[in-house]
Formats: sequence, C-alpha cells, structure tokens
Amino acid sequence: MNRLIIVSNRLPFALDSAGEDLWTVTPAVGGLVSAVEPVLRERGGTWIGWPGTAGKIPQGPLAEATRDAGYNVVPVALSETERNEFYYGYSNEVIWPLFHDLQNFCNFEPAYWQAYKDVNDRYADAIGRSAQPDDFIWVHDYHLMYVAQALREQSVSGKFSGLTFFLHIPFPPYDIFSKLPQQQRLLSALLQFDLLGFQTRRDVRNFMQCVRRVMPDAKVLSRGETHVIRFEKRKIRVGHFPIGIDFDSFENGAQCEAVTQRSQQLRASFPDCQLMLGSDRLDYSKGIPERLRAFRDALERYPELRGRVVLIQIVVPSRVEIPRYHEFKGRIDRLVGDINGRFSTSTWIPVQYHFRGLNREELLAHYRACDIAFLTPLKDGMNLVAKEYCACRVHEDGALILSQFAGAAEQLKPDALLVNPYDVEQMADTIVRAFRMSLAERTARMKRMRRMVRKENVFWWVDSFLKAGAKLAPSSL
Ligand code: GDG
Repeated sequence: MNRLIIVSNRLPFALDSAGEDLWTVTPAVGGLVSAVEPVLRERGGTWIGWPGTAGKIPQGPLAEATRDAGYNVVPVALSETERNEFYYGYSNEVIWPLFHDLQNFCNFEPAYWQAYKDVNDRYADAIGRSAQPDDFIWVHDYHLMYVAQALREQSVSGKFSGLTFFLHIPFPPYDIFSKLPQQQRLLSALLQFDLLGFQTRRDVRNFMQCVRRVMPDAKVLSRGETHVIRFEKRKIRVGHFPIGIDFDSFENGAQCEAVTQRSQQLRASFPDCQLMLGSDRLDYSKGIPERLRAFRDALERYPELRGRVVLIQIVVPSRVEIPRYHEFKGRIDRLVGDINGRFSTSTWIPVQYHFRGLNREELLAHYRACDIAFLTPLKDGMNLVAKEYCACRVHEDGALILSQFAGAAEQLKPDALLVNPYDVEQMADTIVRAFRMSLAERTARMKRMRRMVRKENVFWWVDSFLKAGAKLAPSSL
C-alpha cells in the first residue's frame, strides 16, 4: 500500500493565540475534516495543511496538538496578507460563491489570483519536501486547484503513484463558470492532476462541458461512467465519488448511554411536539433564511402546526471575520425574532436557535431526538448532515426534507422529500407533509436511506477513489 499524503487548506485542528505564548487547540468543524480524519487515523500517512493562524507557527503547541494523531502533520504557514487574499479573497469571495451558483456574491478582484497561485506554490513546496517517490498524493478542495500545476512548474523530481484531486463543493455549469476571469488557466491547472474526483454525476457533467467549451486542445472521451481527457500528451481520468460518513461510529455513538439520555431529555422538554432539525455552518449557501421563511409560511397557512412543531436550528459560527457572513447572521437573527415574536405562546416557542457549535454528544442527541431533518442548502457539494441524521436514526424512523440541489439528493432521492430551496411555499407544504407522514411510511423510507448510507460510507468512498487512482500510470514530474 502506498503512503497516503493528504493535502488540504486547513489541518483538522485550529491553533488560536490566547495571549502571549498561550495557545488553544480546537478541532476544526466541517465536512472535509469529518470525512478524511477517520481514514487517515486508521491507515496512517501525512496531512499537509494550514493550522489557521496567520504568521509564524508555534512549534510547541503544534507538537502537542499532533502527538496522538496517528499520522504525521506538516504545517504550511500563511502571512496575514496571504490569508486575506488567498483564503478570504480568491477562495471565499470568488470560487466559493461562483461554484455555488451565487455569482452576485463574487468579488472578482484581480490581485486575488496571484495570491492564490503563490499560496498554492507554498503547498507544492511542502509536498516536495515531505513526499517520497511512490507516495499517493491526494489534494482536497477548491483552495488548492493550482497545486499540480505548481508542482510541475517547480519540476519537483520524483514519481508519485498518483497526483490526484477531489472537489468537495459543486462544479458549476458552463454558463456560470464562464464568468470566471481565470477560467482557462484554472482548467488547465486542474488538468495537471492525473485523477479528478467530483461528488456527483451532475458535477462531472458540468466539468466535462466546461473543458469542451474552454479548452479546445483537450480531447474529451466519455463512455458511460468512464471519462478520460487527453491533454498535453497526458491522460486524465475524471469520475464521481460521492463522499460518505463513518456510519458505524455515528450509529454506535447515537446508541450510547449519554446520548440516549440527552436525547430523551430533549424530547421531554418539548412535550407533544414533533422536533425538526436544521444544522449548518453559518454560510449563505446553506439556505437558512429561506428555510426560516418556509417555516413561517407553514405556521401561517397550517394552524395545525402551531404548538405541535419546534424547529431547532443550529448555526455553527464560521468565517465570521468576513463582513458578508456577519450581515448574514443579522438576517437570521431577525427572522428568528420575527417568527418567535409572532407565534410564541406561554407554553411554546416555535424556533429554538443556537448560534454555536455543539459537541459531538449533543449533536448526536439532536439527530436522535428530532423527528424531521430540514436541510435546504441553495447548493451543496454533498451535505453530510443529511447522512449523519440517517445513521443516527437507530429506530429506523424519521423524515428527511432535503434540497434537490444538495449532492446527497442524487443518492437519497427516492426516499428523502426533495424540495427546491428557493420555493418557500413548496417547502412549507413539505413541512406539513412530513409532519403528517405515518410512522410506517417514515420507517420504510428511512430503512432504505440507512441501507444506502451504511453501504456507501466514508471507507467505501476512499476505497473507490484510491482504486481509481491505482489504475493510473505513475505521475512523473
Ligand atoms: C463541505 C461541502 C460536503 C455541524 N454542526 C456541528 C458539527 N457539524 C459537522 C457535521 C458535518 C459537518 O460539520 C458539516 O458538513 P457538510 O457536508 O454538511 O458541510 P460543509 O462543512 O460545508 O462541507 C459539503 C463536505 O465538504 C464534505 O465533502 O458535503 O457539501 O460544502 O460533518 O457533523 N460538528 C460539531 N458540532 C456542531 O454543532 N462537532
């Protein structure tokens, strides 16, 4: 088995300065870490990434944070300007909104591109320093699409057993991608990898369409699920690999004594009510205001829901330093206030709103206690929360309302109640449908969803990606 080198923007933990020579270490929250960490922990290898603090990296706290990880950690340092222009700038003001089809949120500041390339160069340096011949290099996500190009420009010597990339977020259709000023340079950089993985068939279709339209020198061959691109005398494979979760760890966790007790306690706090859960990082792509408006509309049009349903909305603070995220939080706060102000009674408050991350035990207790999950991103690469909810439904009941634009919809679509997250009235109607759904129907649907989430779990995901990688010719740089 070749050694696995994971490269991602962030390491699985964040170092924060808490005063002179005082540092705190917090586990990172997010889909990429939830998926990749258990895999690397199990098979060992190296993780290259940024520990989240600008400037020099303190060696003592870093060693402390990584002592029991079970794999090597190679930190990449970023200056404050780099963090602003590469991370907040190109990654989160250009690629993130554009790839979620939210082009009006983009700031196409020309200076960001150079910073993006420079920082990708830095990651390529770190790979060059720490990787050995025959290692399998697996680069993750939208921050690092230029890394293979940077490695080739640096003529890093050596033969890797694979130089591969997985995109966790969606890939947009051509009409949206073509707004990107660097469209050709970015696609050309991506084609320096040997294997490109996307979450869904839709993303692969969009990517192939963009290559056809933007890269006249690339030859695209698609037969069924096999897609190959010939470019600069090299062969690049492209495929969809829907990311999964560590099903057993969620299922077992949900059944442990502490979680069982906590979920019973939660249920007992809302007698005679069905609990409906929304849980997301603070992000405008997650459709939180639209979801709240749908809940408000449902309460207005279906009085039977009043006093009978509680929406528990967890919003995990994320990228709060960016003004747009801050304003966005204000919108959520106001909507929650409006709904609770209008409908609360002395015994019932319709929205329970938590603006903080929960610890794992609390999160699992919420998955277990809630009768309905209400997950309506405007667009999402996958949405792991949907899969985690299914894994934690140990009594095989529960209804899932899911955005048709979440990657997870491709796998869960016959049994999840799919909604258009822009259609507030349809979402409101679907709330009432879930509320009225019989236990028998909920169970039949949930059983099938659980079977799928159990089978196509995170280890299946890694295996399928690595198997596709094993078919590659060694990558000579
Ligand atoms: C990106 C893509 C893709 C949530 N609340 C808490 C908490 N979480 C954890 C969940 C889940 C993760 O955060 C969120 O994952 P998602 O997949 O829903 O979303 P992103 O963070 O945007 O992830 C996404 C993913 O990458 C993987 O490829 O699915 O489309 O955008 O694992 O459990 N964790 C804790 N407390 C919380 O309150 N501890």
